[in-house]
Amino acid sequence: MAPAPHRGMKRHPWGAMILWAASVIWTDNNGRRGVGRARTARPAGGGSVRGWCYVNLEEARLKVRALREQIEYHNYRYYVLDEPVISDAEYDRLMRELQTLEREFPELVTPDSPTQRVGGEPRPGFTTVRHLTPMLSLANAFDEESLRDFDRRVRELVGGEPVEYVVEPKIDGLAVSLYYENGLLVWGATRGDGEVGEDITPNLKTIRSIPLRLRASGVTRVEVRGEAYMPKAAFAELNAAREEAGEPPFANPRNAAAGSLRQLDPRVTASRQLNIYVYGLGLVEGRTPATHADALAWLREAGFRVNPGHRICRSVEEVLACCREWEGKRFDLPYVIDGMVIKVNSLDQQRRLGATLKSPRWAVAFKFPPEQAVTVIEDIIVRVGRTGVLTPTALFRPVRLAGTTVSRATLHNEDLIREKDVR
Ligand code: 3BD
Repeated sequence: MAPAPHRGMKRHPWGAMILWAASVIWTDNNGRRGVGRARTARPAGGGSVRGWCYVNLEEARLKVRALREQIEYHNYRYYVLDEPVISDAEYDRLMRELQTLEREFPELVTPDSPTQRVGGEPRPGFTTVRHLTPMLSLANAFDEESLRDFDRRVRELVGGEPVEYVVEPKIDGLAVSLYYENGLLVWGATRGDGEVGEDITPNLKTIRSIPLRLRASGVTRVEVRGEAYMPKAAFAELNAAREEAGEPPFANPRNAAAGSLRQLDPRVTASRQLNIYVYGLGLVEGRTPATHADALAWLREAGFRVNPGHRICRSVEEVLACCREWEGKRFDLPYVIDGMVIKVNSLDQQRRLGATLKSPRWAVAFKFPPEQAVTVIEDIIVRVGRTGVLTPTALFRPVRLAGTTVSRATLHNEDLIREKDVR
């Protein structure tokens, strides 16, 4: 193999360079050398070069920039729009070329490079971050009547003005906050107690639909709020693999998502097929939207995944119809929802409505009843715990529930058996 012809130049596979028009010095498989622009340089006598070329730092910088733009564009097509335009093999080739260049030129590695998503070294523990604006809780409504009460209260407090609501599915996952400065992801954290959360940045970076760099500008600092979750299919696959390996399965997709994101080793998180829907903004500096629907539109333009199912409703009847419609199709969705969130659309009305100690007065969660299934108990076994506590467990005919097949459940203790009239 020929030595690098100039100091600071690194060997690079020729095949990857032919699409790129920088000037290069190349060597073919027979050791012949040539100089030219990458696009036009060809060995004398024709044929293709399948050897190596040499690139310097400046050329590598250009190529790295182009590769990152391409890879993030294809991430966006695949993970946000769900409309890929290249094959997995082509995507892998781009990724490998970027990895090669970054290995040769470590000074070009940046935190927003797509190579930084794959999951680095395990960390010794989690540190905490303080949210710039608190992550409030949501008041619950378990029936139509409390939803009507909510609507009456809202209309009264805004002095009888017309009120628009945005109704969106409530994803059952883990609430997270993503903080961007000048368009770059600085950290991502769990909700925690709403004021202080755990810094899980390397784990969240493994979710390809989270932009490392915003596609839209106009904001200097912004906190983006969303729900990270595990799709039902990924959950079923993960649990099957865990059972196969003799590991305890996760109880539901929410626990699986939370367990995957609270890993000290981001490589474990990377192996779990997590996703995210973002639903709002915390702190915004710069262009502030006038309505919640505008905020969702901005989030989408900025490159985030926003649930396309949100609707604007102008009356509580419309809100209820929308909730019932979603309740009817909740089990056909590829992700778990446990209700709908109803939010006043106008941010000016939101500001006037304000919040109580815990939750905003302009939003409410309309909760669906938990999913139920009917089956037959085949046996009850009693386990003796470490401390001598007896725990009865029911073994029943396998039944589909919340995206998995369930064949056992704890009966906790005799009181529960009597209360539920288990026979
Ligand atoms: C969702 C608060 C407000 C900004 C407060 C109105 C309570 C979990 O899809 N909007 C959503 C979803 C959650 C939300 C808000 N919109 N808060 C929302 C939410 N579409 N899941 N949540 N959260 C997020 C929470 N999490 C853990 C413990 C206590 N509360």
